Amino acid sequence: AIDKDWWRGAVIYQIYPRSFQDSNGDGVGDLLGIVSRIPYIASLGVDAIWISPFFTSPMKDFGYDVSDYCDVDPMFGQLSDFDVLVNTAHSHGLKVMIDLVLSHTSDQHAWFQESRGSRDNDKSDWYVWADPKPDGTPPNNWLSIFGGSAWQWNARREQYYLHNFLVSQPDLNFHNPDVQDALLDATRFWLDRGVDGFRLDTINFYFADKQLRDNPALPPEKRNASIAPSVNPYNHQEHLYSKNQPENLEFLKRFRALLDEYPASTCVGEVGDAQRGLELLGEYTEGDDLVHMCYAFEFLSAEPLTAQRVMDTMGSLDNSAPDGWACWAFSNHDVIRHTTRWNLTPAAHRCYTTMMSALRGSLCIYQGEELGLPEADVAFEDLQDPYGIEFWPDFKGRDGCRTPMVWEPSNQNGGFTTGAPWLPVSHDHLMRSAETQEQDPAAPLHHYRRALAFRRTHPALMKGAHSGFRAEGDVLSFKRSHEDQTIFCAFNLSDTPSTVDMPTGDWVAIGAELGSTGAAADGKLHLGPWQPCFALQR
Ligand code: TEU
Repeated sequence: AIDKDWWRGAVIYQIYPRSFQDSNGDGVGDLLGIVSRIPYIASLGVDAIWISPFFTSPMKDFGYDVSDYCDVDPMFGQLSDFDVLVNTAHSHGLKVMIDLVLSHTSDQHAWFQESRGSRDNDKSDWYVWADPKPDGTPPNNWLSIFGGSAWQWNARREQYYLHNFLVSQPDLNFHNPDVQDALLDATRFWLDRGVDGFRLDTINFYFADKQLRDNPALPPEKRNASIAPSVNPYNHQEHLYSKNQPENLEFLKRFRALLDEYPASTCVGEVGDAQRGLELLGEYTEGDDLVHMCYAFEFLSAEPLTAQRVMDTMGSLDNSAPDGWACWAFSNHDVIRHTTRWNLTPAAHRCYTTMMSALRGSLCIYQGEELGLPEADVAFEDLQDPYGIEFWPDFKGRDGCRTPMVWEPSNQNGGFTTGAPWLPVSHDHLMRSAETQEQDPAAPLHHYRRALAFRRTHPALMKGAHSGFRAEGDVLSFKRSHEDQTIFCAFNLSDTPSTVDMPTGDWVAIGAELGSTGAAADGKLHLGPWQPCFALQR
């Protein structure tokens, strides 16, 4: 029988293909490189892989600027390599998810090339075009995430086009049903090639307000004080009209109807919104006619992940999306690696991994996270990310989390490439290579394997309900239960020992392989620094 619900509680391994494994010595990772590392990925005990974009692209945003949705960029290989990848992954029990960037294309996409040519061609309204104000300035005050106005002048049409991201990433006009149809066709192309699901880029940016109304300034009480407007004024505007439009849901319903023709397929939508993240997660995942899961940004911020914060996050999620489904991540290709972001010692890193494996929701882990890699230091001269180049040095961009994977310690490029890598391999990473860690039972790699195996073998942790959250000092605790299995989970998220009460009931300690301890004879739970407790109700 087909398991339609495999994604509930699944662990998804995110691959950034440029930096995973190069197979042809050009210094850039590729699909056949991924194929050669499938056994390694399977050995982690994950359920699926999510591959960041590998489609034809001028690579201005490293693949998040697509110029052909239905082909592989020559840098990454060809369609037949993708078929090999899907078959190899499937034969190792891994599902394959790909990254669809539907909100915008590259300015090199044939659709945009045609659209920009005149005001009356077949694709003239496939993008968001608008006349200038009488004084020649852009139609409204919308800002681009990557800096400056969200509008770019086109001399031929004497109009502006909208780009929420780079100037070379024009936004598609979703108000036009032909645009939606073309994107659904591209989606079907990959479903027919055997993919099991999608990570959907920026699903809350699909539609822009038809009247193109100005966005208001963000009221001071909603501002994140740590972001000065000089760093990126985008953060001080409230994006009422340029994103989160109600019509997004209408397109997602069409998308979901297509997925439902392929019964075991799934999708995780990326909804980036600093103020309303969890509320939107509810909007986009409640019911079974929208996205299956939303990617949550809550644990990707710099704020330390305290017991209180985890408890509050789960509480707000239960309020805003009681039937929704989140996908949690600590790291990805857009943020500082969490080892560095939260300044974690090895023991703390281990405990967060253990805690993550006990969370209700699905999980995304980002390549290299299982090795505990810190953020790489990338010098200004080596920067590749246009976002980092724009805002340096206030914001150093995303290259520090995108440097190549380290497979072996001996070779200067860590076994990633025989050529010159597109971003330097971090020297600090070499001693943490996958091969080095295989030999060391105390290494993060083995801890990830143990934590994920523990999750996988306990249905309550995979898909159970959660309840009874407590944050006592630095100790976070909660229960997970599924059918007749109930597990009490506690984590001491600090360097100092702590004692809390066990909940009433008859509990048997489990999870010794994760350093878990049980209750003492006095019914108290004594937790050492960064120590977890898992206990099964008898
Ligand atoms: O990111 C969307 C998004 O919200 C980012 O702008 C994020 O806020 C920023 O990268 C934080 O540092 C997605 C992709 O993950 C990103 O790599 C792309 O650049 C972006 O969409 C545009 O496609």
